[in-house]
Amino acid sequence: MKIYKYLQDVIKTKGAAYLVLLDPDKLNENKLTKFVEVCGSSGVDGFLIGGSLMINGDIGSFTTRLKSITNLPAIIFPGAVNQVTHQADGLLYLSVISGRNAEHLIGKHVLAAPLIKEAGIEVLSTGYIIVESGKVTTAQYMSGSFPMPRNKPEIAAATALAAEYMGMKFIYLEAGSGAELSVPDEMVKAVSSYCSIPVIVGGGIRSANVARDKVKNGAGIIVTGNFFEDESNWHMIKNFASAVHIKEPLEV
Ligand code: 1GP
Repeated sequence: MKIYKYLQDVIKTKGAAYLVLLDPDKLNENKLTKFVEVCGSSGVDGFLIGGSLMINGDIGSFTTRLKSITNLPAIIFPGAVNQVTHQADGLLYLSVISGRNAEHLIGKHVLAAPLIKEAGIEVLSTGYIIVESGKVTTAQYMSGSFPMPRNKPEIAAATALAAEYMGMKFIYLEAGSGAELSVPDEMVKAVSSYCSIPVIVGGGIRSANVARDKVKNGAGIIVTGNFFEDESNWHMIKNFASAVHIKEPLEV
C-alpha cells in the first residue's frame, strides 16, 4: 500500500500528483540521468515506466538505473506482460474497461499475476479508459479495442463507476501517447465527480494550462510523456508540476 498511500497523500496535500512517463526504448543512460535529475528538482511526484513495445530497452536494468538516481516512486505502466520487474516499486494493473477485448480485461492479467507475485511489487489495479482523440493511437491499436467516444462523458462515468464497484483503485482516462486531442475536460469532470477513486489523466497534454484545466475538473493525477522527450522543453517541467499542484502557489 506504500505507493497507493503516497499518491493519496500527494493528492491530498498538493491537490493532484504529477507523474512523468519514461519509455526505456527512447532514453539512453545519459539522457535518463539528466532528465530524472531535472524532474526531481522540478517537483515531479513519480515516474511511470513502460512502452507499447520494448525493443532495445531492458526494463529491469532501466529501472535499476532510475532507482539509483532518484527516490521518487517507479511504477510500471505495462505495455505487455514482459514488462514486469522486481526493480520497480509498483505496477498499474491495467484493465482496458473501455473495450470488450477479453485479453485486455483478464487474459494478460492471468499471465502477469504469477510474475507480479514473484516480483513482490505493489499492485495498483486501474480501470483504463481509452478515449477517442483524433487519429488512431497506439493504445487503441495495441489493445484491439474501440476507444470511448469523446462526446459521451456519461458513458465514461458509468464505466468508471463500474470499475470502482469492482474494487479498482484508479481510473486512467487515456487519450493515447502523442494524441492530437487530450481527454475532454467535460469527461474528466463527469468521471471524477461520479466516482470516489482518483482519476489519472494522460495523453496529448502539451501545456501546463491544459494540465491545470484537467486538475480543476477533478483529475487526481496527470501524466505526460511525449512532450518532454524533446530536451528543449525540459525547462518547462517545473511549470507543469506547479500547474498540477493546484494547492501550492503557482510558479510561472
Ligand atoms: C500515454 O498518457 C500517457 O500513455 C502520456 O501521453 O505521451 O501524449 O504525454 P503523452
